[in-house]
Formats: sequence, structure tokens, C-alpha cells
Amino acid sequence: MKHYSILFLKSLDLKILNLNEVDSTNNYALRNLSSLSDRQVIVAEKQTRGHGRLARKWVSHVPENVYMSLVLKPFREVKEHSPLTNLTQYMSVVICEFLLKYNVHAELKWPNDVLVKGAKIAGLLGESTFQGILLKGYVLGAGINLNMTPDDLKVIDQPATSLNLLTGNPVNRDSFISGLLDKFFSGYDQFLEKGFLHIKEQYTKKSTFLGKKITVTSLLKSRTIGIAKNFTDYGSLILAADSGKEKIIKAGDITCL
Ligand code: BT5
Repeated sequence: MKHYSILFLKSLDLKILNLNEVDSTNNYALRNLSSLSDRQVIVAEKQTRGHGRLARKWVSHVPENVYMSLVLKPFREVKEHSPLTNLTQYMSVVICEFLLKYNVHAELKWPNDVLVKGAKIAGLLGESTFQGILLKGYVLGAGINLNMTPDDLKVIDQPATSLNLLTGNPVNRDSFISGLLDKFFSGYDQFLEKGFLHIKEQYTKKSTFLGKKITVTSLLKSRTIGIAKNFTDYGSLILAADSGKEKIIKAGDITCL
């Protein structure tokens, strides 16, 4: 049985659909994309099939965390270098800045992981659907650990953390979500206009792996080793590869050596 309620965030005029349990808030948004309006937010208490990129599992059985998807329909025509491809990076910067309110200094791991002292606290997943060449909608999914025990974190196959463990206090999920959305939408229009350049400076400052030796694993699993140099104006990673060549990488996963 699915329970839901719609909370309105008055200052923003946002609609939030709050589901008790769902397979994945991203899947829900993609299934219902035609009937959901621009800026509709979907949150769930639990997800039974929460996922990340490449169908990796997102651990989502613990309530009082953020399992959230934003339906975004900013335009129909998607041009070259569209800011859509950087929306997850924009959200990662917003999350980092919002965490400062809790006195937590987070860092970024390209393309869009949010870490605290090397442990992952949030992950982002963007998925879009097209009708021919026209955008039907973009779904921006965010998983943020707010209230987990060390035992809950043990099932995650990489170092992970949760806001309550960092602050020593339980975190109120609804006020976290409304504060985060407020911050996200207060810069969203400007971000759409300027794209990655709008956040490049903050994104670069928080990318603590820059200057270090890293391995980049592409989505097709090929590996390149080199020094992480910087980002292009479109959010791609610039790597000084060990082969002596400079490479511009649009997608992949990085590990520090
Ligand atoms: C991500 O993928 O980090 C994107 C995660 C997006 C989750 C949200 S929740 C709401 C919406 N609905 C969905 O179904 N998804 C979105 P990726 O970069 O592929 O990283 C996945 C990896 O993160 C996993 O393989 C684990 O190593 C790790 N992981 C899984 N659950 C985690 C958790 N709760 N906290 C920290 N790390 C986790």
C-alpha cells in the first residue's frame, strides 16, 4: 500500500510528493514523467530498488534519509554543451554548501559524489527521457545519508558516512529537504543560463583530489592513470595521463592512488 501526501513549500511554490515506499524515486518520476510538472519533487521514506549509475545499488532501506527526485523540464531542445549534463554537479555543490549549516565540510569526488573525510555521504543520478530529439524531462535523483547507524553503513561496499554521525544529533529530514531545495532553486535559473561556469570555482575548490595521482575507470571499464589537473568549462575532467598526453574525460569513476 502506497501512502503519499503533498507538502507545499510556500516560499518556493513547490509540490512535494511524499511516498512511503517505492522501488526508486527516479523510476517513479520517469514512469510518470508526462503527468508530472516541472519542479515536482518526489521523496520516499524507503526505496526497494534504489540505484546509482550503471545499475549499482543505492542502500535505501533506512528511513529518515533523503531519497529524492526532482522533475525538471527547463526546455525542449537540448543544444550542444547543455547545462543538463552538469545538473548533478550543480546539486553536488549545493549539497556541500548546505552541509556547512551543520558545520560539516564536505568535498567532491568527480563527477558527483559528496564525501566527508573520504567517506561518501551523498550520491546523485541524472536520467532523462526524449521524445524524438525533444526533451520530455530530466530527473535529478539525490540520495543523502542523514540518519544511519554504523551498522547500517557496514553493508555499503565503500567508506560511507551519515550526517547524524558527524554532528552527533539526529537530523530532521523535512527541514533538511526544504532548506536544500530552497538553496537549489535560488541559483537554478542562473545555473541554467551559465552552465558549469556558474559553479566552476566552487566545484574546483571542493575537489580535493586535484593535483593527485588518480585512476579513471571509464563506463566501458578501461583505465587511465594520471594526475588530475582541472576541469573544462563544461565540467569534464582534465587528466595529465602517465602516457604523457592530456586527456579530457567526460564520464567515469575516479580513485585516488
Ligand atoms: C550514485 O551512484 O552515487 C547515485 C546515487 C543516487 C541515489 C538516488 S536516491 C533517490 C534516487 N532514486 C534512485 O534510485 N537513485 C537516486 P554511483 O556513483 O554509481 O555510486 C553507487 C555506489 O555508492 C554504490 O556502488 C556503493 O558503493 C555506494 N553506496 C550505495 N549506497 C550508499 C549510501 N546509502 N551511502 C553512501 N554510499 C552508498
